Amino acid sequence: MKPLIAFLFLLAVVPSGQAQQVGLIANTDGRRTISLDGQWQTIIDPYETGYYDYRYQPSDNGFFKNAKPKTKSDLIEYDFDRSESLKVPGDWNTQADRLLFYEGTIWYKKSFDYQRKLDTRLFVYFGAANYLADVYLNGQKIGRHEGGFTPFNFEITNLVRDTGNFLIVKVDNKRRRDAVPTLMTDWWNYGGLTRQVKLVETPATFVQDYSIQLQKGSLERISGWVKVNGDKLNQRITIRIPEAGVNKSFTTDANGLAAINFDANLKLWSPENPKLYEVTIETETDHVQDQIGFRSIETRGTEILLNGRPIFLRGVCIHEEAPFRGGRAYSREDARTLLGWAKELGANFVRLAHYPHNEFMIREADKMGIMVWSEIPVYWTILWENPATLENAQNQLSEMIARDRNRAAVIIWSMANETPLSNERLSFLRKLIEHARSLDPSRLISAAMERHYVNDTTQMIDDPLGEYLDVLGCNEYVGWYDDLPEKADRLEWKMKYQKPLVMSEFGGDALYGNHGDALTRWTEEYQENLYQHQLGMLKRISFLRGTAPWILMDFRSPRRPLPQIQDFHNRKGLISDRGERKKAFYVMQQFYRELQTTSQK
Ligand code: GCB
Repeated sequence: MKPLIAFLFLLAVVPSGQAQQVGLIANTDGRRTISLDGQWQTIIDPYETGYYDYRYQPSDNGFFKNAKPKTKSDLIEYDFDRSESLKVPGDWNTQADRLLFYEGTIWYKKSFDYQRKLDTRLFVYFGAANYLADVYLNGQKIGRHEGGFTPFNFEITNLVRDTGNFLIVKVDNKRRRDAVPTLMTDWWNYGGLTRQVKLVETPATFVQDYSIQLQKGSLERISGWVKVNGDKLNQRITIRIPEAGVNKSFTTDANGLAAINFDANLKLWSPENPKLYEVTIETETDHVQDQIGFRSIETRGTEILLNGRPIFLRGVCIHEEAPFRGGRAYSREDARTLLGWAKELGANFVRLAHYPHNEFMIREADKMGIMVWSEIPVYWTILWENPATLENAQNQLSEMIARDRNRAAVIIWSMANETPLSNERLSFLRKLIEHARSLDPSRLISAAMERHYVNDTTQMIDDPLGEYLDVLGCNEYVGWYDDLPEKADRLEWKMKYQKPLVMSEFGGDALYGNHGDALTRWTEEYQENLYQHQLGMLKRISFLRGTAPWILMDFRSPRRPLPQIQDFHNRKGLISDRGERKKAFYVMQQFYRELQTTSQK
């Protein structure tokens, strides 16, 4: 019962705002929804004039009122209807030249009509807004959400009218020292309503969330919970998995929560057979359907076991960057392209860096049989000692897990990337780990750490964080930031822990089509040579259980100005942002082919 108690506690402490009280609605695709995607009217507001008055106090009369002059003498200095529009979903940076480097506030407005229905509740659901969103309906504030990569919803049942609703969102992507991520990253700070926005209808009492997965360590026991929300909390609920002959009933308690436990004879999900079952959750008042895969994931010594069998994670890192057109990826098609390339590389695993990606990525990975490492943007130099920073990171972790806890593809939750050692950092990350385990006791916990030299030829992984992780992640740039590629030949790796290691990053930049000899930086030949030496080294690490080179595709970064080469792109992609495979792609592909044949023997 421990996780259930922790879960209830979390429901009580999540940050303020109407939405969070209701909690995130799981599986919105399984519900009746009305899309609000398309063109939204927008106002660029670098000084936040629409929010603060001239004494820098929040104004009661901001742009969220959508005011119109009533007489010809009225003074109103904004007008959504005469402003430019932006497409949602979509970052603003790649929709207009003048917005490419913009960091600040943009106001978004969408009008809609809605036919209210008896016994039906209505929510507005945002896939993500980067970074801080203040949401207003018909001039009234309905909530605020912080964090650029996780979904949130607000209930609007009592605010919505039949005609002329106006939904206004102030989206602010200003970087902040105390935020998550903090000021410094190596990716573009794409702002805006970057993922889908929709209205979600539910019955008065509805299935808000559920966890239906194999119990840790078991190949046939399903255990989890179902949570209903509304005024009829005490209900009989039934879980049906027709294909597996499952039909089990449970009763929710006074808090609307039911623990579920039952045995089932299942075909297990794996990369070779990504089996998903139709699962129905039925209550006296609601009915929701999902496609769920079942698999176990564990470690034993330095092994990673999928369904009880040792596996090697043939991975690649991916940023949520759109292939071909650039900017944030947001569509099912983007996900299919990126994951399709990963498959072509020979991958059975992807590290989705450095923040939770859109839900299509996870859903498609589920269908394509690609295991996923998912992470929150606790990156580099977070303010470890600030309680609000921790609360924010915990909230992003909760939302990531809430959205994806039923996806078999996700095998690893990762807490952090390349964070510098200190006691404060360790205590912060240990709290995140405890939090993740309380929300999801079944998945593996990792973090991408750094390593250090004990002498010229020995690399050591002994970060104290390792003690609390299931899988150790390690980023290394031997041959790029660290000397020349040949250096890898001389290196030996040691690790303090008897745990599996995933090399969660390695690589170097190459501009596609730029050729030269193997010692000339930025050429495909340099990158190819780097990969050859890397692989030679990696093959010698006895406790290595996965590789995720950095990175599948070139991506935009403000830290990369070199003209004619980078032009504000990190060029470590195995594939260019136009979809062209670089030479190193084939080196990695060859390695994964060999691994596949040896593992099949
Ligand atoms: C890293 C970071 C990643 C960077 C990469 C690079 O260690 O984790 O976010 O983009 O190196 O290219 O330098």
